[in-house]
Amino acid sequence: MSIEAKKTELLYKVVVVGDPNVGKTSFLRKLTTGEFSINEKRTLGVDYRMKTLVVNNTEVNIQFWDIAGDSAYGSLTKIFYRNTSGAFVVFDVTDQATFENVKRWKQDLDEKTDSPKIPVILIGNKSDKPLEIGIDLNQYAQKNGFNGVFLVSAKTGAKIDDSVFSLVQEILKNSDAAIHQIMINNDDPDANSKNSQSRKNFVDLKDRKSKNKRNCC
Ligand SMILES: Nc1nc2c(ncn2[C@@H]2O[C@H](COP(=O)(O)OP(=O)(O)O)[C@@H](O)[C@H]2O)c(=O)[nH]1
Ligand SMILES: [Mg+2]
Repeated sequence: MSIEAKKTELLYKVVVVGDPNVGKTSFLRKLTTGEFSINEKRTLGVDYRMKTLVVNNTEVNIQFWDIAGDSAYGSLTKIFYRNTSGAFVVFDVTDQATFENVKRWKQDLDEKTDSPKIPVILIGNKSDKPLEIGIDLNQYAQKNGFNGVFLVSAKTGAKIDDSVFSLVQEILKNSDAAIHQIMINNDDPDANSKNSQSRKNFVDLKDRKSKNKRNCC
């Protein structure tokens, strides 16, 4: 095994939650493919999407978990949230009811993630339409334990990259980050199992290219 063959990469699991139809799948589609569809198909089970970013000269792989179209807060199990390093809670800026539910989604995250202090960013999607939420969102986010708030549009792409960079920066700041760091050894398929602590929060990088679906937990 040569030194060159050994490469450190960071891999994090990020969950994207929020009420149905707020644009979670559209947000991730725009982020990962640059595309937008007005007829986005309803998400069945869990959908995974990978994105690689370079943050502070470090390559960071994010595996996004997009929940099923009909998932309501409280309906996801601890298994879904296991090993999550960060989260987006999404609402629709034109739909007050979806905003009212973000507190419950945040509560669900706080109760079910293994580490209670994971960074969570609030996302108001559909900002290409008029904003119907009449409160100071920055103040709201701060008061309710979010690490920030972004008004984005999956349609135009506005602020999507900014919101993701912000979440990744918060994840990297998190003191738990080290246990999510994994060694990838291209020569030795057994290498990952040699580091059991890293293995604990390991998500197989083979998932990076596949967009597997499986039934939600
Ligand atoms: N105008 C506008 N429509 C959007 C935006 N994002 C999503 N949509 C639409 O909202 C609907 C629901 O989107 P989808 O991504 O399936 O929501 P999900 O159920 O949260 O995954 C679809 O018809 C999308 O085309 C956006 O930023 N602007
Ligand atoms: Mg969806």
